[in-house]
Amino acid sequence: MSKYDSYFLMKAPEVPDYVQEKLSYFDKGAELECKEIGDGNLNYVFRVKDGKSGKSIIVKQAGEALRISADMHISTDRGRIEAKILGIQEMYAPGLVPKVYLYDGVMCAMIMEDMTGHTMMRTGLINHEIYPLFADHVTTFMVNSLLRTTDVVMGHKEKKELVKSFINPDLCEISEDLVYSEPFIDYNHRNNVFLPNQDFVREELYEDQALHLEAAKLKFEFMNHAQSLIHGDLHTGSVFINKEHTFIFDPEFAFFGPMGYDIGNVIANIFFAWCNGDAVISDEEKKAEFCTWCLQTISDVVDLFIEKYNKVFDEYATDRMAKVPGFKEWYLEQILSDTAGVAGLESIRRIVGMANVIDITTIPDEAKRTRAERIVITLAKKYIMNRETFRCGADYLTAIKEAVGK
Ligand code: SR1
Ligand code: MG
Repeated sequence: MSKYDSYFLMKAPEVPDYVQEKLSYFDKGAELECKEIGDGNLNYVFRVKDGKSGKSIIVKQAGEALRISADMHISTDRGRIEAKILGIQEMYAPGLVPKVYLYDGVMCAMIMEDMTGHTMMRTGLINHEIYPLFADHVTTFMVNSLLRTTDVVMGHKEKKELVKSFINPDLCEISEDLVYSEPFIDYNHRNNVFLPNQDFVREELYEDQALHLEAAKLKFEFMNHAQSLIHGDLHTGSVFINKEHTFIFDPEFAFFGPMGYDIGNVIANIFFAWCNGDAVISDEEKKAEFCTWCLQTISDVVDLFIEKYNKVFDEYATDRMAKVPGFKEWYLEQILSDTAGVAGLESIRRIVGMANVIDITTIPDEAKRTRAERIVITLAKKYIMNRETFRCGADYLTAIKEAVGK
């Protein structure tokens, strides 16, 4: 009998004993300390460190109620999904995800590699750090983990088995509501609209029927297009990074969905960093350097994705009909349209929805924040309404320039 034979939510002082019971990672005489370090919306994240050897490990436990809202309850099965997908992603994109040492289905806890020497990317970006290799790393991660889990590459029966084991209804429902529905509904109690933008949001989002129709089409694409095993929440809070290396983690929203969902999330979230830099950095040279890097990164993410997509497709495609001339290009076009559509939806929901981002909410000057939000919404609408025209990095840069108006 063990204390851990039935589920309970751990407190930091209990976690070292849990780790010692579950795993031979630390020495018997280790002097373990533990801190809760999570700042996400859903789970509890503990760092356990041995004061003697300096070794450390992460324990992530799923609670039954969400941290962001005590009345939202979702299945703790998300931990199983996360542990399983990290193993698959490690196979296709080695070195770009943290190692999982153990998943405990009873305690709904995962023990994993501590990404020491890395910073959460959103935190780094708020401090206006530049990460020159990010676009290269994230596109390697996306192309390999996404394209290689499609029917183009993977055996169809193997893929269907995986589709089954990644059915993730509770977390998909969060995205269906928070990303694809609520930002367009006036008087939705969970929306967070910045007061000076109330009228702008009503006119531009709540009253725009043509926009609602496109959002509805994209919603049904998200729910019904089991294209590939997507991360499902690839914003800059799901990245730990330094100048040389990138870890992508926190894939608990994973399921088989349209791969443009991940790419669009990356693009939208890098633009939030641009908005913060544009509004907050006072030194003009530093501002130009940071903002130029953000724009270059958005453009590179699209162009490197396309370049690597073509290579991985040529090397790994197995389906006979996928090799028919013209199919590769046709398949890519749909991915790129989805990417632009999702970049727009993620942009909008982080401005007006339940889960805002600190890149925007910490802009202290009211007029600058108001302007930043309007730029994001204007740009997002272009992405959604004209998504078939976003075909390369330069298309994004043109649209951004228009939305910024300079
Ligand atoms: C209720 S959870 C809010 C958001 O946090 C997660 O990271 C996802 O982005 C989700 O939409
Ligand atoms: Mg998360």
